[in-house]
Amino acid sequence: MTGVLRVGIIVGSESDLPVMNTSGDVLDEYGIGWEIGVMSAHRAGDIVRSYGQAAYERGLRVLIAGAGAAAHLPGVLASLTTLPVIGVPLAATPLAGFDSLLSIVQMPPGIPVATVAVGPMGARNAGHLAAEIIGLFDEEVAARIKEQRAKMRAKVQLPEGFSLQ
Ligand code: RP5
Repeated sequence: MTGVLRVGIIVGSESDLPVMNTSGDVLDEYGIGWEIGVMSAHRAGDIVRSYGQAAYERGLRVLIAGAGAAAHLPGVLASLTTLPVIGVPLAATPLAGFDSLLSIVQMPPGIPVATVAVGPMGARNAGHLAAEIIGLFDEEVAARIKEQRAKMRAKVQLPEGFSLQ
């Protein structure tokens, strides 16, 4: 958790932490400060309200919310702030995350939640997407994103006999 605190990650349950900590791992790669907390929208709605309402004043610029099952946490959080909210659907029930995916992605117009893939892939992409948003006003982060993209591109292995024109 290096760098200025810019990203707040919240999860609905302690059981969500192993997957959602990987959003933070990605933010670490970009040198972006982050925090993580457990605050269920149905078990502790008042705490989610306080957190969402204080987020901007505390310096946060992007929020990530991961939840499984009915997964109302990202939408509730989005209702409490004008900061961008990224929702990560998690597999926590026999429906394997399809339930939380539909819940999070289907926000009615006006209160968007940027929804990423279910589970670990989505958690990591939430970190990358948050970095891209921070990169809009932080040139160092923007430069690191370009470096990361170049590293990914360098993993390409061309077939023998094929060269780029
Ligand atoms: C959701 O219910 C949480 O986000 C979690 O993914 C799921 C199960 O929670 P626990 O029963 O593990 O606390 O609220």
